[in-house]
Amino acid sequence: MTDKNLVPVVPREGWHVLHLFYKVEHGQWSVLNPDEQREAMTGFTELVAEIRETESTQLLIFSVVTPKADIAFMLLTPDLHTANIFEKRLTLALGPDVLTPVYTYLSMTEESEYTTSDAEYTLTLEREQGLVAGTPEFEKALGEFSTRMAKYRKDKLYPLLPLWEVFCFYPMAKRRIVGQNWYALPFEERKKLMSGHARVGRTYHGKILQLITGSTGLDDAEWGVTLFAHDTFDIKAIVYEMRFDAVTAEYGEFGEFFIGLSVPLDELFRRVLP
Ligand code: 76R
Repeated sequence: MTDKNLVPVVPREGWHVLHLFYKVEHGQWSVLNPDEQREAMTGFTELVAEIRETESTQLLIFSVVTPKADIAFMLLTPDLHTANIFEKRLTLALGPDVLTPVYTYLSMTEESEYTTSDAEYTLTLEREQGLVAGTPEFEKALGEFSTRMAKYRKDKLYPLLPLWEVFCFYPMAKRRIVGQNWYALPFEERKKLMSGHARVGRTYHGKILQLITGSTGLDDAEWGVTLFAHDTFDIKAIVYEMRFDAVTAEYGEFGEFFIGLSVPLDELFRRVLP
């Protein structure tokens, strides 16, 4: 095991990501008269539009299921100052003390440490497909691989999030106890274990869209896990199935889970500000 195995280089790229969960203070909201309530909802709607018009910025809004929270925001933006300004404004957008933060999470988009490099893929082409470096077949296969990886990398660092119906968020970390310490494993072993994880994940293609954002040094856990689905059954199924995969079974630590539904703003207001 060399130092290189233990200390990866962390690329300085990506966007900041805020997951913000609020409760509506119904007592405070009911003190506002109908005109003030309308004004608050208009101001909120305008702020949402302003954020969504900001360059390279995405704001997703969910109605949270269960009284753990009422409204969830997921904000992605390159600059932390922009994130900070919008986050303060969102908190106050429906009037002072109407929204109380109940859970928040700061992370950043990141690409995986375990992706296949061109050099590794070259070996696969040579050994498993019998292609010879320098031949047109080889160059074509390697070129296709590089294009695919460039897109994959872009999707991880600069994701364009979909408007799927179900949203699930929870923080995660990898276990670090004596005899079971993820970070003490050699890189090759971690990579092998992660490929099993990804294999399970890929069977949910089209049903689950996962965004893993890194939060070491930024928040309590090591990653924020955001899952989008069309159906809660798929969320339940993938999280359960992964419990049996070696990485999760031996090294997965989970934080609190939140489930939200993607609804238009007028429907959100009807649901959470009755
Ligand atoms: O990034 C990729 O899409 C390819 C490989 C991959 C990585 C590196 C991958 C694939 N994941 C990766 C990293 Mn994942 N993932 C989770 C959960 O862990 C649990 O038991 C539950 C939480 C789910 C449901 C899930 C789904 N993944 C990670 C990491 C960071 C680990 C690290 O860097 O050490 C965590 C914490 C994590 C957790 N994973 C996939 C999925 C799915 C659906 C895929 C396939 C994506 C695809 O190929 O379309």
